[in-house]
Amino acid sequence: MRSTRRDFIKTVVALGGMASLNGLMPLISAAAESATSSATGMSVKSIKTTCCYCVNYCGISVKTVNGTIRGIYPDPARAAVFNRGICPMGSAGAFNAYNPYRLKVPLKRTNPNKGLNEDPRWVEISWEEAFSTIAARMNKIKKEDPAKVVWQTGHGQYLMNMNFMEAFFAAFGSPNVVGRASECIASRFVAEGLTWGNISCLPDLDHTNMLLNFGSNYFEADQWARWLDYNVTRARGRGMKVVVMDPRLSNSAGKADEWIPVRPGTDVVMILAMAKVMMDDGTIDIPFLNTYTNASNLVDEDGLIISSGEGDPLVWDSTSNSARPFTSDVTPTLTGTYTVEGKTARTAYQVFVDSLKDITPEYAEEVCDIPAATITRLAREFAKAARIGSTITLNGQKLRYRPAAVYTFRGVTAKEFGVQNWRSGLILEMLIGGIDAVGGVQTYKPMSKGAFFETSKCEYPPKRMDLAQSVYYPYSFLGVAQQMQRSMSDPEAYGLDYKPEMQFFYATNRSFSCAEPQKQFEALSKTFNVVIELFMSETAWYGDIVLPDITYLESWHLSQTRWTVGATHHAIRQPVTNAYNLPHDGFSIIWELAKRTGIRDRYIEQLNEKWGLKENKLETGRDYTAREVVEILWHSKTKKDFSYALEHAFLGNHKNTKERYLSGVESKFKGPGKSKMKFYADQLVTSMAKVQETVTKHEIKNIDLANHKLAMLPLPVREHAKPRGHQVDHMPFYLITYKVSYRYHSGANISLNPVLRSLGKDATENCILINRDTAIKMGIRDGTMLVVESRIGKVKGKASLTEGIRPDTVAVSNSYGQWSPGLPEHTHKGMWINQALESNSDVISGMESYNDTKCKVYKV
Ligand SMILES: Nc1nc2c(c(=O)[nH]1)N[C@H]1C(S)=C(S)[C@@H](COP(=O)(O)OP(=O)(O)OC[C@H]3O[C@@H](n4cnc5c(=O)[nH]c(N)nc54)[C@H](O)[C@@H]3O)O[C@H]1N2
Ligand SMILES: Nc1nc2c(c(=O)[nH]1)N[C@H]1C(S)=C(S)[C@@H](COP(=O)(O)OP(=O)(O)OC[C@H]3O[C@@H](n4cnc5c(=O)[nH]c(N)nc54)[C@H](O)[C@@H]3O)O[C@H]1N2
Ligand code: SF4
Ligand SMILES: [Mo]
Repeated sequence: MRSTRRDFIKTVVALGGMASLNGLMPLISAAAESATSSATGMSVKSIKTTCCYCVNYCGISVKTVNGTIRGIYPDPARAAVFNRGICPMGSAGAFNAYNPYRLKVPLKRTNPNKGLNEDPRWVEISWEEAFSTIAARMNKIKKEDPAKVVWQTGHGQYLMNMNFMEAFFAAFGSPNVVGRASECIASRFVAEGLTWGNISCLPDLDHTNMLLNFGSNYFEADQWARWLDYNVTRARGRGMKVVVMDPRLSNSAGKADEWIPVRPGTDVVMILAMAKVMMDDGTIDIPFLNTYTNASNLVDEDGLIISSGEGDPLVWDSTSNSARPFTSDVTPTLTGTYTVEGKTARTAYQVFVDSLKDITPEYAEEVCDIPAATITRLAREFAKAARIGSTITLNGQKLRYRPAAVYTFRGVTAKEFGVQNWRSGLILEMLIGGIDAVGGVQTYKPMSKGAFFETSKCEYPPKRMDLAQSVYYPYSFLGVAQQMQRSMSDPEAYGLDYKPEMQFFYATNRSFSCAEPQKQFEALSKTFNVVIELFMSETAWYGDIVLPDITYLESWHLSQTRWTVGATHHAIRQPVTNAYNLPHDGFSIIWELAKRTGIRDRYIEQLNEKWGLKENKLETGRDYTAREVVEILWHSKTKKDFSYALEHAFLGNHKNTKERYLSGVESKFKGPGKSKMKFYADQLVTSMAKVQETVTKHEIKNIDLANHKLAMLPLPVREHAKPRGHQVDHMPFYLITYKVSYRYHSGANISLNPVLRSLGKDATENCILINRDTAIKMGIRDGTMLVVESRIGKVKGKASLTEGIRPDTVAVSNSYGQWSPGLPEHTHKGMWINQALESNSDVISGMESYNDTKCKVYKV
């Protein structure tokens, strides 16, 4: 393995014209110098663009001297509506662009065997040979069944909008384009989708007075970090209280008013107990629940919402004392058990109340290891902070005022019952009437994705390799990344009637980053793999052809921005350098393949459709560069001249009060005759019935119906705090993972890391965070070599003792311990903790369960 690595490096070094590997800094400047040598004269520029090192899309201003990057700074113009400041990774972006380890020419594998210990025996090939080889294969497969070509992306979906990849494959005829959401955030977004018909929400931090954060780590990670960190800090400055639930003292918990070290996986019980306290106290927003949500809908004994003959849900009308659809003359009742057409019916709210009979704060104390008195106090503080029933007048508009918000990112969602966990948080917010209220939780365009409210398609046989929206993962609208390799290993077992032959990986090192990665790598040997990468990642190591990409500092794109509360914006990314004068990026690779597979014009039509381009659209019969497409997209989104984009790279507008507070749930759900926000997720009940029917009809053996049923309940229950990964008695520790502020996912850390040596432990290598008292009892000191052993794997690493973690939990940050022989030695440091993580995906959303494993810990 070692000699393989050296040989490989020799190749890379020769390709890049690099001579020495002694220390990184001189090399980087050497690369930078060579990039400037062709330039003429001294030219200092500041170019505005958008960072895409991680997923936050911060505005940056890049200083170049003679075309070489000398500094990356935050773009002050975006501060008012987007990011204020940038993070260490963003400011060090040039380290990756000029990195000598970058791939520089297409490589072809000449060893047909793939494996960890197999030398791929790379040979350099021309771009022409690379494209013609790939296209020949695609053309052959296209004649048989285009679905056999699979495109996987991770960070690529942020570098280049999914629309491009989906349009290309729609034109080609394969449904298999898979992003990374189920490795990332699928269950949070699906919980939101099931509740108000579209993904995403944020706290309304200009007005929030109390924030309950269930493990969003915005001072180190999160996808809205540079918006949240500033706005949380600012709100705290005016007195907002922040309470962070996290088994580990994250930086976000460290900067909060209170840290609640909840037992991993049990937040749902804590939230249910808080809900019970609030309901018992009567501190809930009854008018909100009745007029915006389906809490007052009548539910029959099978858990189905009872409807009128016309299909309108029935409520109990307190005026006529009868079950009626919610029309203007009807006053819905929130609680109670009634008889409807001879059968017993309860309101959805009553079903919830009854289900919480025993979920007292004392019970929650046992489960979550948080004192009952704390849970009660937090529930009361939250209800008090919410000022239920109050209004506020902003710019002449009288608005609901509920300055108390819940939030999470992966803390409760990277879990087997991630959807249910976060649904419990959303229910807590509904109880105070805080959704879209001033200071509460702001939704993003509710009801834009109606399919979330419908019974799932529950496809069988599945159409897609990742089984998305099939009977296996009924609401996995965002794809099931980690499922790909498993179903690839045995497509028949899942009813798939085709076997994929070719996989593209564009900016993802998924096999390395998933839980139970062993399974991922096994299947990679079965297909012809084209990997589009910056570096020789582990996935690239399994490639048949590896194509070098350019970085976000070198390419064009109509950048996505993250929606933020109170503003709308558009941004572009523009190249500031091309360190190695490389010719292609994801965009041009797809374009070339579209031409060579004869689908270019169909691709163009699909692009017009996906981007909703009407007047100023792409014309068929010609080629486009990325820049030309960005210009067209910019026009269609902003109606502003492209010169504005080139100068500012960003256009942001504050929303007026009406747009901000009255266009969301207020217009979609309020009052009689409208759809209702789903306090009670009845679509899960009807979908479960369909699952059951499909399983019986097709005699599907690999679905555990009891587990499906538990996952797909219409309301969260205490059993959702007992994931399969925790049902192991002989493993005393919970194992959780987390991100650190100076590292992005695997592969992407290869330059920044050695520079960070001064940060000490956990910068160049990760450690096993263990509670100091626990460690001392076990004879463990700082630096003691330990083994973390779970049901699926063992990993060795150094102990790091801290008071900032629960006594029964160990935490290890991810994206360390890379083993690709094509990556520099320093990336091999630390632990590849994923090897020990169990993968028990969330049934509803397909989300991977990263933080639900139990383990033992012992000295080497
Ligand atoms: N234990 C544990 N595991 C986790 C997590 C966790 O918290 N704990 N987090 C999970 C999460 S949230 C996610 S999103 C996944 C991410 O998992 P990954 O799929 O590994 O991450 P990506 O960022 O999608 O892809 C990383 C690859 O993209 C390459 N890359 C970066 N920039 C470019 C570019 O410009 N062009 C090209 N072609 N390639 C590029 C990098 O070199 C790297 O090899 O990991 C998950 N894994
Ligand atoms: N620096 C940096 N920033 C990033 C990324 C990165 O890799 N590096 N990745 C980006 C991406 S793709 C994503 S998805 C986001 C993720 O952003 P976040 O979700 O904010 O970050 P994570 O570190 O994945 O995990 C969240 C927290 O959950 C805690 N946790 C674990 N188990 C539990 C539990 O049972 N209950 C509770 N309450 N908390 C728990 C962990 O200790 C951790 O602090 O970050 C984005 N930003
Ligand atoms: S938070 Fe992400 S997008 Fe923002 S500067 Fe850091 S790496 Fe770049
Ligand atoms: Mo993620």
